[in-house]
Amino acid sequence: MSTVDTSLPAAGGPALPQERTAATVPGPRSAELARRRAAALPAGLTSASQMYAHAAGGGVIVDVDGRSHIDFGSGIAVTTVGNAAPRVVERMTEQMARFTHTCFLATPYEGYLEVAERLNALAPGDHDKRTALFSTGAEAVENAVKYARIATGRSAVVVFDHAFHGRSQLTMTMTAKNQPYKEGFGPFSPEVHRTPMAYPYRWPSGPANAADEAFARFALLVDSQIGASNTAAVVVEPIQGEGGFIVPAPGFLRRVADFCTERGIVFVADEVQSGIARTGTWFACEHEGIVPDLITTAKGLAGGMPLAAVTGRADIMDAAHPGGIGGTYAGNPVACAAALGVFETVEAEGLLARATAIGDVLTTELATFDDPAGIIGEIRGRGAMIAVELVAGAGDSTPNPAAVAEIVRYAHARGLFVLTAGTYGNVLRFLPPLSISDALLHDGIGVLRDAFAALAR
Ligand code: PLZ
Repeated sequence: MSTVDTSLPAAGGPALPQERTAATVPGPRSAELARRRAAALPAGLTSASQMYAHAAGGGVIVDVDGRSHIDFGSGIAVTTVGNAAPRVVERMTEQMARFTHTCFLATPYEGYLEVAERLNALAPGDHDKRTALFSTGAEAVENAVKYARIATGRSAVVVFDHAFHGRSQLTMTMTAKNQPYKEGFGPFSPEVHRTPMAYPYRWPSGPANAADEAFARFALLVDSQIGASNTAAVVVEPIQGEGGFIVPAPGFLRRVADFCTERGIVFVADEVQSGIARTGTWFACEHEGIVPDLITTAKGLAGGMPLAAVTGRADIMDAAHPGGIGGTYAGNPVACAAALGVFETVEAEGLLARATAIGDVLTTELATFDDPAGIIGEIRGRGAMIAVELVAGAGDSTPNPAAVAEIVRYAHARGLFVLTAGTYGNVLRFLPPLSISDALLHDGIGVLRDAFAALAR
């Protein structure tokens, strides 16, 4: 506890001054930590930002040099209700004072049940549901596949182009992008098959054909190549996150889900990034009227604590034998307390509507940006999950990762933290915490507007 600068705020959360201080990053203290890092951490572990965090909350991250940055990343879609959100902190504090861990496999506790009950009630569909808790998104996805395999007695798993499902051996295999996720880390897991995503903006024969043609390719893969009788699960992100906030062509997900139902294939919606209020609904699949067999959640579920879930049909979830599923930390009590604080915050603060409103502001304002060269290929997403795909110019959709890198550099240097995404690294993605003020949201968008203007000069 020796190195915390006592001149900086002692606590985070919404009480932090909600301001942006534009100053060069990294400041001296962050630069000093970067030097220590180089000697202590492996080279391949990277960070998107050069600042080191001191406190965060509302819509800002305050760095160790006392500079305040607008947060358009939420720790990659995690602090949806805000960083150090009061109800989350309060419930965690109460839980931590009583016990921090017993292991649910050893001595169970009520908080786990409450989180499961809430997710069962919130997830789409009026069928009987069960929830099992884990610690990370990858772990939830991996366990969803285990449930699907044991319930169907089949082994094949179907995933899509541009997918991200995690970094464990199985979920890395399910992830589409080679660099940086897979290169050199093979061999990969067997029985993972990939098919095109109905990605309207880049569909070869045009967006209007994306749903039909992508579905035909998918159906061909399952029925003619793998065999439905060998297919345990289809796993899909209702909005692809790391892939660049790709919203599948309307109707595509429904057709895939219906196809799965007809063939007894478990349809898994990976809502690790899109779930828990992010898109203006509890789950992004609600926008398409889909009722998945299983849903994976993590990230936004527990306000920054490592908690993940598989929620779904009781008959599938009950198929695993006693002791077949678990983990030492899975459903940790402090993380469960945090999740209950998240549910409470979303409801008390009307955050579903807030996510929709933030998305409306972002899409409306982005559409007014001056873009003489036509590098804005597409603005897309839902709720507070909005992205801009940058291309070479009007009439040339060649990915433009250089422009993305330039805008990120510009924004970071002026106190706006933004993240990138996309198979080609050419997508800017915006994931503000829903606790951000309108003033900061507009200020952040203003920085982006200036960044695009600077690029055009
Ligand atoms: N499924 C849809 O978005 C995690 C990855 C960050 P974990 N996305 C952020 C990185 O580069 O590792 C993610 C996701 C979807 C699964 C995961 C995996 O979640 O909690 O990171 O394991």
